[in-house]
Amino acid sequence: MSRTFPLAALIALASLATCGGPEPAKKPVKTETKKVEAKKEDTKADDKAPKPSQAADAKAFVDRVDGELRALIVASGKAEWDKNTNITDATEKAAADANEKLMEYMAGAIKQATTYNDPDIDPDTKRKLHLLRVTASPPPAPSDPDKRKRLAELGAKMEGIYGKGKACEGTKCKDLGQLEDIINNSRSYDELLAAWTGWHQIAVELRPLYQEFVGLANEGAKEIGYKDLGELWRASYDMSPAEFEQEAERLWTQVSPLYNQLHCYVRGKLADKYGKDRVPEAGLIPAHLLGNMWAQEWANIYPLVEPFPGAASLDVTKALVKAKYDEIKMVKLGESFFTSLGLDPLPATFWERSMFQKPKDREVVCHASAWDVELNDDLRIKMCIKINQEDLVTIHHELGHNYYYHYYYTLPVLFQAGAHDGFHEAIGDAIALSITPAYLKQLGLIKDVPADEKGLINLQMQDALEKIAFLPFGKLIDQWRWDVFSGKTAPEKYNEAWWALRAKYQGIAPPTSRPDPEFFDAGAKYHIPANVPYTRYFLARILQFQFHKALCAAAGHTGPLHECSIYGKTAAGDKLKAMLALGASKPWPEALEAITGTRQMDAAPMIEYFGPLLGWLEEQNKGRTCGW
Ligand code: X8Z
Ligand code: ZN
Repeated sequence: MSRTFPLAALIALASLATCGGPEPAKKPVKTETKKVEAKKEDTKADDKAPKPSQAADAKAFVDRVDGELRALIVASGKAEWDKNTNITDATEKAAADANEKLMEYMAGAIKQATTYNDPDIDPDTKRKLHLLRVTASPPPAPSDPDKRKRLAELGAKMEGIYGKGKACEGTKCKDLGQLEDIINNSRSYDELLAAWTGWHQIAVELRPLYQEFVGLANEGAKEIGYKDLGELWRASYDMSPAEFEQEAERLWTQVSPLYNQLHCYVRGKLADKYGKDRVPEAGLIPAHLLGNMWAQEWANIYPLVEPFPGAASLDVTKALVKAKYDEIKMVKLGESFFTSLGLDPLPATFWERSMFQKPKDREVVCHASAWDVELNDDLRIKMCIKINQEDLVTIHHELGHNYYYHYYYTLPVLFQAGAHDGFHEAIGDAIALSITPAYLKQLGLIKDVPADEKGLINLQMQDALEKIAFLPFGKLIDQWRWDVFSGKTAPEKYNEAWWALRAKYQGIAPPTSRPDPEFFDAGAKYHIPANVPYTRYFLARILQFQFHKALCAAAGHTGPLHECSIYGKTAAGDKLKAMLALGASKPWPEALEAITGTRQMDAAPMIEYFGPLLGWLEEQNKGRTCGW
């Protein structure tokens, strides 16, 4: 799979907090955009005279912004949809133009927002002002019009280069989907190496563009009071950027023992397959052997690491192919899960406007995404669906975004976002955790539910390769970007820093030497050229188990967490709907409390879910040297 975050979701203006973010600028900043000029405060008034309340002005300001922003977001969403589903010079230019206008408006609005700091301002208005100031998408633009134009151009161009990327030998070219077919399924070391190197080559031309992009976006971030773009990204979690950094670290400390056990076991199995000279004991795993172009999820190497060969396992891909599923039928299956919970059917326009297949006649961005282009329940997905288990899960993931849009589209635009961005990413995944063997049997996709301990461990291994393997990857992408944005990592060290983090967190290494400045391997991952923050996926991997546990409790489930499916349980659906409908209107701990009863992100439910596998892994790894 691949995928992205649609502009629509991206436009999901980040959530905010009353305490996060830098101090407001001391003086009102003159806005360039006439539309957002608020009534000037009487700054010449005697300091000792009581200041007139800003409450009414502030409210009028956010109300006006809401309408004006909506029009600009819709214009940009339309242009982005056109570009994403048909990459040409013209669509790239149109998208860049629309985003430039949106960025110009946002810059003015954010500066104006910082001038309202009266404690009398009502809570909703305060929250909107805060949300404006922590918006990550579009990136903050410098006020110099030439620089802003260039920033918008770079954004469109980088995503276009990634979308059109191909590895060619002579005149024979392979696109990402074809290269992924090799990486996901081949067991030939050299074939895997060729596909891996081929894809990573597409990023080489992105390096200078990315460097320029970083400079301009940082300039924009500084103008609105942040040290750099990374600090702005970290400001959108209802706590200070420094607190958020610690929070992500705390969660990583909670889950890293799970990852270390999985890594140890998988490394041993890969050494059996490819030899200890290629997969060294106590060393790093070569990144091209893990069944995924970015080594982020490893479910495709399940046959190499199956705990109990011959015992029950789940081959959903085979079942889907056998039952002659096509793209639409896969999406209908996803929708039917949501409607079984009592959520609404997708609108008719979803089926007319979505892109489910890779078109043969034009270039598109295949990375999956979910949209509400017109912000009026104009739901769509864009995906180059393959008939396999991975894409079935991705379809649920995307529909999770769509259902969030559906339940909050009547809110003011500034509240049309997840409680935080990790919530948005976790909804569909939480639902997909209910795709249990019992549920698949109910659908007639499999005949038997694995009933014994061996079958359970096999199943949990499949899940762990998807969920646990991802955790360090989810964490390190932004670790790299935060350092790039802050200047801690100089442009001459982009690749060195990238592989240092890949080694530190994931315990993996590039298959061949990848020196700077020749290579730019971070750029071969969609979210870097598309500038989509990534910590959201790390948070989502953990949150989805919290949601799952809470929804299972609402559904009356009493057995082990890994056996729960909420299919058909409207009590769970009611809880979910209530949280979705909040959008970003409240700080995220409130939304979390509404669904789970706790205000803290916590990996305990994930650890509980994988309890049986964890015990088994620890046994298996007893004779091995773990770590790297
Ligand atoms: O990008 C995505 C989604 C779209 S928001 C398909 N994901 C990340 C990725 O592909 O790298 C979902 C899992 C992580
Ligand atoms: Zn997503």
